[in-house]
Amino acid sequence: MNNTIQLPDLQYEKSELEPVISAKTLEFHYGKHHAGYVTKLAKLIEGTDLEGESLEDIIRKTASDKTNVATFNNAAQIWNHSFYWRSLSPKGGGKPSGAIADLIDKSFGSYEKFREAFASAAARQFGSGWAWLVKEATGLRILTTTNAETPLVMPGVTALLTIDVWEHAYYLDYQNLRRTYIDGVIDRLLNWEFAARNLENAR
Ligand code: MN3
Repeated sequence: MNNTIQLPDLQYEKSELEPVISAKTLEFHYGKHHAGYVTKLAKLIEGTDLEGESLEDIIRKTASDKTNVATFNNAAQIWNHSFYWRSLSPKGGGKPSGAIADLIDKSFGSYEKFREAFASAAARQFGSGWAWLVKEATGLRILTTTNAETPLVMPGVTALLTIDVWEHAYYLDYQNLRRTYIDGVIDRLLNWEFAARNLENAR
């Protein structure tokens, strides 16, 4: 029995991200997909030397291990989803303020330019994946990852915010209109307080 790998509590009710993300999407995305990764990972590591390790250590140890892709995928998806739920807030969205706003201006030219770059990167990501705002030594950068790939294992990179662009994140609410989902998340849900804490911890 592994006690370190758990489905984290949400910081809001499932209906509180409406109308951008419906309670029904949360029921499936959090309650079935995210929970499913937790159940699968527990089975995969049971009786192995990864049992009892922290989630972060399991991800780092399996990231370049081609014989353990399933463990990496499930572990990284747990981490990515936990990060995604915290990247959203019913009181979020719009233009940030403070140190992170200054860094956005410095790195992208303006909030408006950042907003368009983030939205179009998320929309262009081919197939399943994630769009990330990250901190690097030189400033902020937008990157996308495929499937379960995660900036957690990228040297010198600290994740600040993410948007899940797997179809299961938006299909119930928007069908093929990924960009509408992305625009809603950026303008109404992005949790800049979470991003600011991540930025503070990256220094
Ligand atoms: Mn997802």
